[in-house]
Amino acid sequence: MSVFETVTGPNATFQSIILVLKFPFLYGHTCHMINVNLFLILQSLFFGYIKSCIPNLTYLHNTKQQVLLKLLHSVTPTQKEHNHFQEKLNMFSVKELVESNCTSSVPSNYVCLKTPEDSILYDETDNIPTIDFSQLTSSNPDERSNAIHQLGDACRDWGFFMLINHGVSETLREKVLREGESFFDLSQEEKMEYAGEKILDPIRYGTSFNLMVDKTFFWRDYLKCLVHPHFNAPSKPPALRETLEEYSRKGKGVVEELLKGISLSLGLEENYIHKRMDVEMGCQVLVINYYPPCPKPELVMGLPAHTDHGILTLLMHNELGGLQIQHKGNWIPVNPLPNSFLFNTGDHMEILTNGRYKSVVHRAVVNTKATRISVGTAHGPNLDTIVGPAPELVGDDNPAAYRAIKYRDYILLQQNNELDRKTCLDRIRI
Ligand SMILES: O=C(O)CCC(=O)C(=O)O
Repeated sequence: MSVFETVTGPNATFQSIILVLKFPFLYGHTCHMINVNLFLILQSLFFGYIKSCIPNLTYLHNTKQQVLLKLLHSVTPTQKEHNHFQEKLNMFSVKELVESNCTSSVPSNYVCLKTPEDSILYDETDNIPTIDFSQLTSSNPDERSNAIHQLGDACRDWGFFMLINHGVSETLREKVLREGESFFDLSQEEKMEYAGEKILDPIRYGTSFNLMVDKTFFWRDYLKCLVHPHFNAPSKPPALRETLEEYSRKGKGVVEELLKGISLSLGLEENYIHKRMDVEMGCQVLVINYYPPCPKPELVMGLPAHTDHGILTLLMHNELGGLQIQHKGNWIPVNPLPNSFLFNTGDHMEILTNGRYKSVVHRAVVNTKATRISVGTAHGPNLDTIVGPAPELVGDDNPAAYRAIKYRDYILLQQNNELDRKTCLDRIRI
């Protein structure tokens, strides 16, 4: 049966369920089919019974049937959409695409429209702030207070900084990158075991950003794992789980110290953000991005301009650059210091601080030479925490600029919509 063949009745419902099992990412569309079909069956039974009692209802029955059939037809895509979807199914991985395609071209559905401004880069890498973690955690009050001050400036002026002397060993960082990359070397069948459709699935392998909403595909495959409050990771390759668990735990420790410094830099009590966002049970999502080499990198995007939904994102990548951040309207390529971590403030930092610390727009570009791997860990509030601007940071001359929203709902809002260069914050701005 073709994916979009229009069938009705119990047979269609059964086939729809089979489809979901075969192609979990069709879930949304198929659920709709199942719902419509179940509804048709139920209403047929209902009207069948009533009709036998009151013959005059036949007309009403037929009319309703037509409307429902139209509804069903309205989810049947055009031929163009059908072809588009078939392509999605065939190209479920950009790694597979690169490895199976010996040509030097890029499929048209990966070509991103770029404005001239998109291509201009300003080399201000030297100015990206560097924070020394050993000073931030120093027992010397002057040293610590100086580092807190620098951290506050970095969050306010850049929303982005490099962290040195963080205490996470280079050996562990390299292991994460190496073993993370080896996940993508598993067979497509093994990886597809983790191809979840739902945004908050504990482990999710995929490609692009969100296949169900992307109009253009992005040149990346990814593996996302919810690593806190409950740790989840694939069981293959064998060493990956243990490595990611250690890395996530250490990363969380670093973030918790940074959040203390950030709270103090805002004039708040040291544990303010920790308590307010329930970081103890906070949602930590680790994403391994796999960007294979591309024959025409100027035509595609690894990840388009976006902001992160959490409070703070910790990022590192292999030896290949590709991260660019937006600063005062300019795109700046980032070349981190050796052994440093990159950090950026996310949307929930901007919401909580009522805009004092901005969530930074960034993107990832790809190259012709080799595969770029990056590992981002988003640290956010507890999924059920409702976050709005901190009352301490709101006043008559600085009214609340964002509506309070549950973190879970915010993630769904962001991830179920196309990354269209706008920050998701625009959706909750007052
Ligand atoms: O690959 C990178 O450097 C950036 C990744 C990123 O922005 C993300 O995972 O949200």
